[in-house]
Amino acid sequence: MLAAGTLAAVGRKVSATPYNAVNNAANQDSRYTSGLVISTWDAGISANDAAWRAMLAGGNCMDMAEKGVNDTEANLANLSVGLGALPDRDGRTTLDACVMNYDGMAGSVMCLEHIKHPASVARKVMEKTPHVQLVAEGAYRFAISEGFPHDNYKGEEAQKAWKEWLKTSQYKPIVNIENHDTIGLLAMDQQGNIAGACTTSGLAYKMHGRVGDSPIIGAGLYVDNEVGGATSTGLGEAVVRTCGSFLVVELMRNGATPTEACTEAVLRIQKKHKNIKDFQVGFLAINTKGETGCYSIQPGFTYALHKGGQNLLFKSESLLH
Ligand code: SD4
Repeated sequence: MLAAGTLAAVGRKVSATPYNAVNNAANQDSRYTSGLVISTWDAGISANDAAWRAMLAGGNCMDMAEKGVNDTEANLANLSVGLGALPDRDGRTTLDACVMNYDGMAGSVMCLEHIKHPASVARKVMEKTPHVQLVAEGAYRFAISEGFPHDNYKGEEAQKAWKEWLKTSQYKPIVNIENHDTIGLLAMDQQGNIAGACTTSGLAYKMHGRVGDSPIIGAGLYVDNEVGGATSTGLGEAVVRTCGSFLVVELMRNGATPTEACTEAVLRIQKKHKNIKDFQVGFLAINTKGETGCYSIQPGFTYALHKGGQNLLFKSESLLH
């Protein structure tokens, strides 16, 4: 693990030269163009496969990212993503999602109800509106106007769990259990371009209206095609406070490897939070060379990597043991 001081030194050295000059020079011949997908948690394996299929069908990195996370959203047995997920404390399943494309464009929906594929609505926000973010009723009305069907599905297991929770109303996320499965996915196509998507129901039993990191550009997801991309999972409040994914990308811009950048972002969260042992945050990152990295606070953060003809699940290194 690289000490924070080492990274700071790297940052200082590189920042003396204009960023674009550094990265454009490095990018010209070393961009990875064989296709790559990386995504959070075990469900990432299936999502990566869906993203890969999108690439083989002629899709670009944005199509890969969208189709990848759509796979997770469509799995109604998933308790952290999509309409089958655990609800807020009022029993409502409110969904957050965002996308970011290689050209710097982005779209996001927050607190969206009754729509099966929030990431696809986020993409429509990016492509069809002058805005980046739509929330709640406005996001829902936009989705309906774009032809997304209203869906009344409520997961039986999720509703049962919520009714059980109501008996005590204890609000304490359980590391890696209650909050596993939010999907953050980064995709690189065969042109070497990068896009990402992130989608979740957020923390179980959250206050109604609570929004975490996942739909916030720069927190749950950030892509800069000149540098790379990053995404996060875990306790969104900690990631929002530190602009986590943006931080990871900026550290890579300044010379850090993807794993060094993810490590530094976790150390930043540690510095700003006294109760770090009580929650999980995990980051994933890729750079233009197709190098990947990860780091988490707690052990147990898994991610799926589709690269070089294989789609495999890995365990991240962590700060705590
Ligand atoms: C949130 N980051 O809403 C999400 C939760 C999460 O795996 O990532 N769960 O805070």
